[in-house]
Amino acid sequence: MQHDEAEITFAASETAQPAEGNGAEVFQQAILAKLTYNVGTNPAHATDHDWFTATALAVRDRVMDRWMVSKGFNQAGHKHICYFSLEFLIGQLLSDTLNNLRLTDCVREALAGLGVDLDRIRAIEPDAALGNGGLGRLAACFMESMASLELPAYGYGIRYEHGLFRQGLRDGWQQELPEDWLVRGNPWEFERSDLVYQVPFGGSIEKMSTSGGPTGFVWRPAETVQAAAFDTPVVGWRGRHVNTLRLWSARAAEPLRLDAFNSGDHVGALADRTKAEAISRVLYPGDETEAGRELRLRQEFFFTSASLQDLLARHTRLHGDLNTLPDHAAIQMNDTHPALAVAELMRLLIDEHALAWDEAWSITTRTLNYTNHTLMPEALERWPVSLMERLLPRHLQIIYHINWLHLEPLIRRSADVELIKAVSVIDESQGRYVRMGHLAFIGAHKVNGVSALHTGLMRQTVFRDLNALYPDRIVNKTNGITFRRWLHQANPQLTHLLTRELGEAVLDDPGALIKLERLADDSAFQDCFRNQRHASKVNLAKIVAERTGVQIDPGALFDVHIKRIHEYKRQILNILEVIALYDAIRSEPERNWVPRVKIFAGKAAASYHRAKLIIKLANDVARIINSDPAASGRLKVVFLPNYNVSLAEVIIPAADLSEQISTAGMEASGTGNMKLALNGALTIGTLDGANIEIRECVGADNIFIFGMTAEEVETYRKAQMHRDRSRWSPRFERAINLMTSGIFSPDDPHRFDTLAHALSSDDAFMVAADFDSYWATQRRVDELWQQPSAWSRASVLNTSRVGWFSSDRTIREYADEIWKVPV
Ligand code: TH1
Repeated sequence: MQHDEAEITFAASETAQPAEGNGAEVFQQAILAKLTYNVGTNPAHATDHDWFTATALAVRDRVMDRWMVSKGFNQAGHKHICYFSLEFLIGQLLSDTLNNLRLTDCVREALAGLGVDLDRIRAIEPDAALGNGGLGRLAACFMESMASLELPAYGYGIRYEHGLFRQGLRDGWQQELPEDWLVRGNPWEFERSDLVYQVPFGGSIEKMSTSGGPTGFVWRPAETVQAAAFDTPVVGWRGRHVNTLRLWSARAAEPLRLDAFNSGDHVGALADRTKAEAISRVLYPGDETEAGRELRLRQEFFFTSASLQDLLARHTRLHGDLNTLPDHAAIQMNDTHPALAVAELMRLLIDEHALAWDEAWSITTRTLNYTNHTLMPEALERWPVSLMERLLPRHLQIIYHINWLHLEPLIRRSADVELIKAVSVIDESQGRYVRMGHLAFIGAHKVNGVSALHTGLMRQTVFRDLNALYPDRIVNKTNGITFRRWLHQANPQLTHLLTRELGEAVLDDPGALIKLERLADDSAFQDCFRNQRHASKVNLAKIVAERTGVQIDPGALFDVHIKRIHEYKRQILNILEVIALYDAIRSEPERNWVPRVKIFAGKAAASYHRAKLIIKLANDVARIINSDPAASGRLKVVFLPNYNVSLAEVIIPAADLSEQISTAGMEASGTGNMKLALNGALTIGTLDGANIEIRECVGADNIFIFGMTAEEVETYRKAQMHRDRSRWSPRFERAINLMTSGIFSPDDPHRFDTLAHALSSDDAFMVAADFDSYWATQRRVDELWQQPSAWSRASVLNTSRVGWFSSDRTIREYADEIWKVPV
């Protein structure tokens, strides 16, 4: 949405301006002023961290006027988006902000004049790791795209004091270390001390009026927690628009019990505060399976309630009538974590704002939308009715009524009991649970999946019956990534080459990448392309050496598997192929093997023992192979610890091969696959998630597809073939035997028996079934690598043909079809 200055109510000129101009000298003065007056030091004593803070503050000043203007615009009656997400995996902000403001060179020069290196100080910034993986990173990409498209938007989430744990490796085992990104202060955020909401919990409900129905009750909560707002500006491309990410921090509502404190009960006086504040203490390190229990539910309600209260307060202030809410706001629920919004918005409208049920339901269902990110049964959120009753009694009552109104027409027409059970919000098959996916579905205007395959599977499986009742509700919105971070900023070498060949316009329009196609066969261009990639590989090799002590050759094929460690993502398939390859190299040392470096990175949920054992396996295999002269110059294996956004930014530009090898039907979309293809890596992958759409874009000749399709996986499973060991190929059998032989774990030969046992008794992720096809496809990769020009051609075509995966495209689709806002 383009907006001109004239319609802006809060004009920039009314606000204080920072020093005029953006020249390096002006910046130098600004940074020095911040160093003195905000950080409280001087150049002679400043540490790198002091310089980082001073620079960030000086850069932040350049955002403020635009932020104020954008806020005025956002509140001038335009419909705005509220993106509700328990996770925002942001990473560092300095480079992003500088890049979007086009100030990188200017600030580099300013700092150089002060004897400070920009690259050194930007490395100091801690990652804002307020997310586990793809879901949280998607939220961060969407925030950036919405700002870049000048779409009025707020992100709402939790200001965790501790983000995702830092991963250490001790003797190859994952260690979870606390993460404390806030200890040295956060220069980007603003605490809004006047913006505090009360979030109630527990207690009981009382009937107030004699009229029947769900209204006329009051909730008498036992406890209240305060939600305090912290705002971070989200700067769009070229700084044209700045949105707000509003994160809530939990505080005790009760004042400190001074009487108890003074009478010596120091711990007791603080106990309630500690409990309340625990809500925003840590991010749950649960990627899909590992949900915490009561605290997790408290987190979900806490941020959902505070965000809705904030939204209603804003709407009431600006527009008065709550019936017009859907005309001015669209809420996107990122997975079911904010699904309590369905019940909480109803509660606020009927209990606090005295609306009638039907009126409130119409507002609710026209405002809310829901994105589903997984169909894995263990990841579908359900809360025990008993817990909900204790923590949120009024919400449970509202949910029951929603469910009644939803089921009643079916009961009236004597629908099949099985159908009623299947679509009920309450799951009564074993104990009683609230199905959050069902609640979100029923309360939403639109429900979307995140890739074509995933959306199709939503319609056929988990939401089949709900889809039949509400046939137009499910839509597809294939994920995307922001090119500003994942190309321009992470890969300046490639970006430089692209702007040289295609002009600056390619920075504004990802569609312009397609013009690169004509250079795919141009050998001079291929040389430039390879040189640029080589520089990124040298850079990664240096980091690998620093962090793992392993020397890798930048001339080798860099084969990269980076993502959360999970059985369905099948890191073990890759490791078993490594073992088989090592075995083959040892038996035929004289063969002309393609030199490869296998690079793994990723975290396992702390309580996911099998995933942690897979990390240990990768490290054990790496240790043996890397020290074997027979493998030298042919095969190296590295596990880079503490995978995060910043590390991804270094690995991705250096990757030749992108491993996207999940069991078909299990990875809803993937987004790392897009980042790697954009940066010129070829994909080896299954027909899963967005891999399918990547193949459509890059062409089947420029991607390595292997393995069973989602449909074949289903058939295979139904026939129980995944339990049949006699189907194992000799090569697979041999790899398993080597894994359990103790050659990789001489200190504990049986260490990996449980992994082998799992694969032989119930190979739920179809590792054995896909192994041979994977092996054969890896050998096709070897062949192509031996033809450098053909490889480079495919690589260039990948970069040029994946413009469609820009999150700008995804956001335009949401705006068009779900939010109904102009872009
Ligand atoms: C991921 C999906 O696994 C991935 O395929 C997808 O690209 C990404 O979301 C973005 O759409 C998910 N992450 C989580 C995290 C939690 C629960 C469910 C999912 S699905 C905590």
